Amino acid sequence: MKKIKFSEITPEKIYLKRRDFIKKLGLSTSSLMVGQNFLNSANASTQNLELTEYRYISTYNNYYEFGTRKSDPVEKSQNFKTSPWSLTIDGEVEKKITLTVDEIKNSFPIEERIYRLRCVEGWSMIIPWMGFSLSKLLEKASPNSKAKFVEFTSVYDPEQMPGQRYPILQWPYKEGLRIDEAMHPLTTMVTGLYGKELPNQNGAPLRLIVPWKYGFKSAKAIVNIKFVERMPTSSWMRASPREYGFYSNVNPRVDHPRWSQASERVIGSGILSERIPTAIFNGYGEEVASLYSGMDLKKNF
Ligand SMILES: Nc1nc2c(c(=O)[nH]1)N[C@H]1C(S)=C(S)[C@@H](COP(=O)(O)O)O[C@H]1N2
Ligand SMILES: [Mo]
Repeated sequence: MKKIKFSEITPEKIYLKRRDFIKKLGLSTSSLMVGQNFLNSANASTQNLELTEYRYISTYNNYYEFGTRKSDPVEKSQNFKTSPWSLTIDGEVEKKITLTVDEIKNSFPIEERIYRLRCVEGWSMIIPWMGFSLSKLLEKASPNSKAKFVEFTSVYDPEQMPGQRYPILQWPYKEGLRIDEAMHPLTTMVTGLYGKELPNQNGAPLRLIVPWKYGFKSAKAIVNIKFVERMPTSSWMRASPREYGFYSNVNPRVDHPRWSQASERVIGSGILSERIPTAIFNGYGEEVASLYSGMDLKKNF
């Protein structure tokens, strides 16, 4: 048998071994897996696809606070301080709350959720995220009847984030969701990936994943969540309203003004990276299409 060098034991090998081990013991993996059935079926739509290797997930990143090159986040975020860290939920709420990351992690069971991340640039990865439904956290603040939208704000710290010293985007990075989108069980507060802590370059200590939307809707390093009455203006809408709309649902029939959205490159799938057709709502249409019934998705891009 070939000896495996320690350096060859990658996080995904450890992770797959552990899964195998759990299976051999005849234990249920349900503590790792999502609870509701339809979430499982959302996982099923991606489960026959290979997970993207950890080395790609953790080195090919978009995180403009650390620079605009794909390699900037991993190279420049390693000393970024993610502790102490707290998140405030305020705005149109009955009770404003501030929680530390540890309080958040200890309040909810952390589940594994395998979702495809589809970047608006035309590439995708299949990532085993660790997290829980954002709705669980939002409910704690009891939004009032004026709350119609949710605004997410990433951290502002130009001393630690070299990209924030340049007007690449409006800082801090802001994103937004309609309240029903934010409350949807697929919308995930992410605390880790591949069964480990979230790497800084992937948005530690807390980042969002909205699986049916383009990757930029999933803000990293979140410090504030605000319930608001009016549709928030995200950093990307402000930068280029013609190109980036509020909804930004993955849609192969609605092209970006400068390129087609009909297909995507699967990162890490061989030297040439296989191109596959892009699915409406990133493959999660069964779960989320009803949120948009009667809406013109070309106008509401
Ligand atoms: N704060 C912040 N969040 C961000 C970004 C960013 O530049 N700043 N980039 C977005 C984009 S364009 C994508 S595709 C995803 C990339 O996430 P990943 O690096 O974990 O794959 O993060 C999103 N979240
Ligand atoms: Mo992206």
